[in-house]
Amino acid sequence: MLNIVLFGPPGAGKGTQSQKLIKEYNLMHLSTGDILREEIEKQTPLGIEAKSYIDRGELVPDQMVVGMIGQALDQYRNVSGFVFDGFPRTTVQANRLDAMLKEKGESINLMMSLEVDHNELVNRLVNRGKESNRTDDQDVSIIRNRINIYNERTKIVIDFYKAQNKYRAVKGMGSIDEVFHGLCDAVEAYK
Ligand code: B4P
Repeated sequence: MLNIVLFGPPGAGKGTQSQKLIKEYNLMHLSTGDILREEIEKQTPLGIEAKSYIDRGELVPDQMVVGMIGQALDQYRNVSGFVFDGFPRTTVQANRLDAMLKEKGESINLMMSLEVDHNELVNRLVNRGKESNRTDDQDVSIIRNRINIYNERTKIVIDFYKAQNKYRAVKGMGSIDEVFHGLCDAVEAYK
């Protein structure tokens, strides 16, 4: 299997690039953001609780997202690998992901982190907010809060994968295709 963590701050292009990676390498896309938005749409108890965090730009509690990913790993068997998009976002989540994969005799192969300037992140999310109805993209102060939380709580996950020699920094500035080429280069170098 090829198991990839696609990492980066909000608006770095994780969702955008995941779509391209799963096609190129025939992988299954697991986005905690997408799963949470589906739960909100269906108004499940999990979705209702998650919405209060997402609307403020906060992280949803670890046990909720870990449970969701655990269920998805059980559901999708016989796949050639996963792209984990937006997960793990804390060191607790990273540890739990390693443990869940280990139970299945699997592990993360590569963690690719998209590097994008702060102003570009804000611009992309403000623009997406104009076109989508995503509540967390509507307000610049919420967008800045998400980026701050990334810097305070999520960025440290890089160290977790660095220690396992799985971390690769990839340029996230430039066109969507240019960024994708950078990601493919990192995957090919790994292979
Ligand atoms: P996510 O759904 O993961 O969203 P994101 O980080 O905001 O965006 P992403 O990086 O995927 O951006 P995209 O490609 O779409 O999380 C939403 C919320 O859910 C979180 O804030 C949190 O509350 C919660 N959550 C999710 N996972 C969690 C977890 N594990 N633990 C706790 N809480 C969790 O790109 C953004 C925009 O930029 C798009 O409009 C796109 O078109 C554009 N774009 C992309 N690449 C571009 C490029 N190269 N040039 C120009 N524009 C580009």
